[in-house]
Amino acid sequence: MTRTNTTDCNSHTNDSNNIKKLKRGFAYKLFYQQGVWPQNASLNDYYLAVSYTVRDRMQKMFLNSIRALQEKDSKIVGYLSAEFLMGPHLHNNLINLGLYDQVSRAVEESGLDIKQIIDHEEEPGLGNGGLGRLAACYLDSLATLQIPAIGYGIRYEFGMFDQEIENGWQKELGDRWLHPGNPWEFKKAHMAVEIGSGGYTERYTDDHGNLRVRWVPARMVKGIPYDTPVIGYRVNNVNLLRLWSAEAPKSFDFDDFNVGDYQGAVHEKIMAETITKVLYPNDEQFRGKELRLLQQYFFVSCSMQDMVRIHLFQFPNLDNFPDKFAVQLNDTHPAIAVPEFMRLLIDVHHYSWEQAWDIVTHTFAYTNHTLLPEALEKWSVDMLGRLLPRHLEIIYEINSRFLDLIRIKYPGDVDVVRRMSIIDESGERYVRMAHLACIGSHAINGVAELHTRLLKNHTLADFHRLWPDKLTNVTNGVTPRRWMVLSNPRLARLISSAIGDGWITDLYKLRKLEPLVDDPAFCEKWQQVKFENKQDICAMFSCDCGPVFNPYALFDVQVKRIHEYKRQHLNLLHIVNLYHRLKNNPDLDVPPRTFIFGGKAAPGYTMAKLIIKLINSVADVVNSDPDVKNRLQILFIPNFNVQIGHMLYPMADLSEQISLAGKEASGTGNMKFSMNGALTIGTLDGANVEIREEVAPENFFLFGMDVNAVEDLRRAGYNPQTIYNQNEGLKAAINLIAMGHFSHGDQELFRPLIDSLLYHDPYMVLADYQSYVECQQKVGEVFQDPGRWTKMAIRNAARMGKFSSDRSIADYCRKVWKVKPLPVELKLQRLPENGFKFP
Ligand code: Z16
Repeated sequence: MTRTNTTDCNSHTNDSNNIKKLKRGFAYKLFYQQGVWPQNASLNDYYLAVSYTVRDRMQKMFLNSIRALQEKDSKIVGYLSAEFLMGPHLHNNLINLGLYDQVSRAVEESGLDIKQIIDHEEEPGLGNGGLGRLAACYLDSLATLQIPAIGYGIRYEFGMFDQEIENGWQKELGDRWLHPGNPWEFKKAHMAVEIGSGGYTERYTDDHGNLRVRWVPARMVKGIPYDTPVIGYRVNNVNLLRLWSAEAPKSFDFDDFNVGDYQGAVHEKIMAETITKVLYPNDEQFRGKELRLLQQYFFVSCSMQDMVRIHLFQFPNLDNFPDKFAVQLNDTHPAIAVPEFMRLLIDVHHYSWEQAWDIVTHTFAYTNHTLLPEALEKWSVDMLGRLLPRHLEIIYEINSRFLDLIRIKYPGDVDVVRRMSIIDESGERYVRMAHLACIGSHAINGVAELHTRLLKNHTLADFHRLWPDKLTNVTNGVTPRRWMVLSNPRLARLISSAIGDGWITDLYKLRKLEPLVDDPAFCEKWQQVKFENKQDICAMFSCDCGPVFNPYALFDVQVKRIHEYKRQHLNLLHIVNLYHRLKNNPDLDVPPRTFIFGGKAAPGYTMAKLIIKLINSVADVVNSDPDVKNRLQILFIPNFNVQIGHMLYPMADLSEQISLAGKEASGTGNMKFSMNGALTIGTLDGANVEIREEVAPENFFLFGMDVNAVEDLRRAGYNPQTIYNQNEGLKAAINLIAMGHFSHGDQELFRPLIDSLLYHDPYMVLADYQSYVECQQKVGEVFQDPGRWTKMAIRNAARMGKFSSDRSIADYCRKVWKVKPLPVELKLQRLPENGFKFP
């Protein structure tokens, strides 16, 4: 289905007519919306004027899509996620609408630069990393595949912090993304819902003599939805991102004011609004903060009440709710939805336990995103009971019934009961949210083949044995609209000129590029694209003081959250080793390299912050050393986010995916790099395994232990010191750091990191070191043969079909949600010429 309105029409007269209209639109918005004359307008005014003009072009599709949901008997996906890392909207909307060229011309003819306008947008960074960005890619694919969907989440006033580097250290600054004004959201004050917390439960008999339970919360807040339209690529379907913001139920009010407790009233308002104030910036580390649990409950309760209301708008009761909604739990962050929906069904809508449980378990499905034990959510029973007393009762009842089943299934096995219980009773008592999510869902999935296998064999082995059909794999994917068309226009143009533009919505079509590896003209153009992308970034970072980056160098990039399991320090040890070798032997035959790092550390994660400091310290020394000038350069790009990703994935030659095998659930940056023609140096971890399978082993730089080797080594007893003592190169690199070569002689600064490597090395950096260095040597050799490198790069991109989020979403639709596309037609509804009358 393609859209048939005027924006798709390419005739010249229509084009210039549209451009005229767009220009008029800008001027109109500037005057009436922003209230300024063009000569007084700020860049922000222009950005908003352009965005509002573009937004107007989406409204007809938006309203038609919403009506389609209400009219037809269509199943809707409710994607519950505490994070949506959307990235800038304007550019993406222009591309998906097919309006980029026209708007760009109109902006230009207005005397402005579209790039400047686009770059002005403060991106909504409402996520930590992979998980939040995955949710955003999935919304793009859902809309493009014409699947009705609502993304439900939290409208954090402050998203992911802005990172600055000060004296080599990470500094966090509050992200004020809403400050300049957000033109993409619609506040829906009339659709507010009420959310309770605290208090107690009581039993009572209703008018018909039924025994019921009532939760009497101590506090109430209001949840206000803000809707952002999510448009598909060249289709009429527009989906919804509905983010909830917390407000006090009544503004600090007259009652309190009259009795004089003005402070108290204001305090209550502030407490209410605190709930959606800020995103917790921890990616793979669970911290049992009460406010975080409240955030989770808040957005989940808002969302479930919203879906119930939508359902009851069409149907007399909730019996068929699972036919109308498929609700996905993006990790356990929204898992409190299970007892919340039970509460709504039983306490509010008066279903029996059995009926309610049937509805609940046919509604939910759960995606697991990690195997790291420290990342698994477990809330203290005390805290949960204080905040959500009714939910704790329901969790106990779910657990008691579940454990009865287990006892029947495995008579006499007390250990299995202990292991599978929702309540961890090994010390202080905790609610294991992953168990709650598994028990309350009809489907569970991992995010890459290897990850799912490990879930089946280890983390969720008991559940897999109990329900062998429940656990499935859905390998992650990323949207080629944002991660190729938007961010790498040069490559997109080259590919489309060679094979047409069908690949944009069917990424398997990239296969057609393969025969072109034997076309020297095409290969040359491919190299030229990469070179120009590299020149762009060199231009950005050249200044009279700092290093000027050499675009002929091998661009070796590792961008992702800073975490020990991702092993940025393994990368660093190789760099220090290379530096050392170059110093000792200026004739060393290696290509010039530019190492690029980017990523944020959780503010409380000391070791990750020390790794950032070390990267910057090594960079300082290496970049100012004339002995390695133009041969070795290191750049830490501050504040890695979606916007910076747009620049970095397209210019990379080499993608670093070097986590310890078994630790990275999937990874998604690995896919973005490959699509843009970078080669991967990587371990057999997460989706790397499948990437290597697709591109063929000879087009992938593999190193390191696989999961079995890791397990064997751990069992045999791992001693990093032996490796240190036996490997001269490694010893030299570690000693340089330890002796203070990168810290002005300070031998204490990096000691925690060095000690951790030498005495614990939990992620086996030293064990994989030699294999990594040798593999890097091979990378350098291949890079010195540009013809060979280019063929490998083209083959990588050509075989990325599997890693489109369109494929992932198609898998979810078929295996988990059982939903079908609902193409939206534009029933042209004209605005009344002579105004309107209220009915
Ligand atoms: C996150 O981004 C991920 C896992 C997790 O438990 C929490 C957060 Cl915030 C990541 C995984 O680390 C990554 O491997 C995976 O690709 C991504 O989630 C999406 O599935």
